[in-house]
Amino acid sequence: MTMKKTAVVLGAQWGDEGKGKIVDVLSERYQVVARYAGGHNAGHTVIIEGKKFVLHLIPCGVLRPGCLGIIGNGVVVDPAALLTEIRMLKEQGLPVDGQLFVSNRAQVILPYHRMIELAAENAPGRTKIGTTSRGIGPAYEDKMHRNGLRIVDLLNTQLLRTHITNACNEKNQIAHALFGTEPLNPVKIYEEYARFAEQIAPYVTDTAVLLNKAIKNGESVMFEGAQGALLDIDHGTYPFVTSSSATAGGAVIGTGVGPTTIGTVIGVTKAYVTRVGEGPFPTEDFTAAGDELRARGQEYGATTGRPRRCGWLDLPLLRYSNMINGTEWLVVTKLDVLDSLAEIPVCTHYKIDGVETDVIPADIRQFDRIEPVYKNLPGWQTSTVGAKSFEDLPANAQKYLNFLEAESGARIGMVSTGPDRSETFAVP
Ligand code: 2SA
Ligand code: MG
Repeated sequence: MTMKKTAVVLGAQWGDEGKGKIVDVLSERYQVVARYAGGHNAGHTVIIEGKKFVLHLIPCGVLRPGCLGIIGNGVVVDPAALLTEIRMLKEQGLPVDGQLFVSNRAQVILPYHRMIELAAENAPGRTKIGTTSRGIGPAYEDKMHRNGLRIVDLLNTQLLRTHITNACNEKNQIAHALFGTEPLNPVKIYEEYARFAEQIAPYVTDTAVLLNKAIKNGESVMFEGAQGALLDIDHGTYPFVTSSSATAGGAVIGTGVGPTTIGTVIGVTKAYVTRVGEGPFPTEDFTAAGDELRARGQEYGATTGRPRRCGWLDLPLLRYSNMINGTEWLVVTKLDVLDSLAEIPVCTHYKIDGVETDVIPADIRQFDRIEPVYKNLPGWQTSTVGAKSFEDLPANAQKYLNFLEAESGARIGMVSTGPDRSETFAVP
């Protein structure tokens, strides 16, 4: 897999494709890793020599000594979550100070964001999204409404007090009127967040300047996506999406580099599909076979522990994802989860009202009318765990990957057959 000096690594499906592990593996070749979207709703799991790290907010690159981690302006930062993660890394002996930088333009998640989200998710007449309850949506709402608190404002005590007092009073009224929610105490929030501000201050900088300087100096930069392309606010299965730009384009907006800076786009896809939360999922398998995928793939949310919905590879969606991201390379993960199957269904196209189509409907209601058309590929029924090369794979596993590649519109550059760093191989 040839990679330029800058690369975006992102989820090609609905998240949980194994981006954490892949960013960790590829970060060996990069000096800087920057998160550009989402917040602590993400759950990026990395296993290094049997030791498991789950990162939510801090880019996985910091697990490599010397690799700079950047939390870009496109991220929404929960200060408590950030400090917990910093503490966890320090306890594990990882040097965070001087290696982690947070954008002064990133938005801050405040307690009333969580309050409003929890109330709205369960309110009658509202579409339940199945969010992670981290306050992500309401924080981005305030950003777009030009009413948000940015990290630079968090560090300004006077401004922080005024903002929290006004915003909290307003949100309390709204939440009470709409959802009957108990009010939050702005004084308590201010005191708590003023303390957080002091602890976060040493990490705060203009990360766009830092990144652009690094790129000018010839340093290599990886942009680490969160969630997945189909959860993108514009291009995903709206309204069942997250509230940020999870596609490759988000890397530009969410970090402050120009579009021509992006060298390589790498999409991470599972060998099957999962989704957590509500929303359409044409190839979802409700039978025992779906349960078996969940059990073998340990498909439970890394942030919330929710069981993930499981189903089969959906090529129309993968082609769409590769199109909107301009994906050059695919990394296929969790191939080993399919090891025991005699036959593997793959959705090659859709039928809507009996008519064959490859179009991904913008109208969410049309998803109900989708009839996935499957091709059954022969399984390999041998273990692929820890395979060291493409040639090492059983013939039918090779055929499965060749079919995926031929139909997806991108090349497979790497395959993962287990959770550890070492259980990955490049495809020539
Ligand atoms: P939110 O909380 O506003 O971003 O939720 C909106 C939708 O986005 C989905 N979403 C996710 N999907 C997969 N993985 C995510 N991260 C965690 C993980 C999730 C977890 O890695 O497992 O632990 O449950 C993630 N974050 C957001 C969410 O399910 C909604 O459909
Ligand atoms: Mg995840």
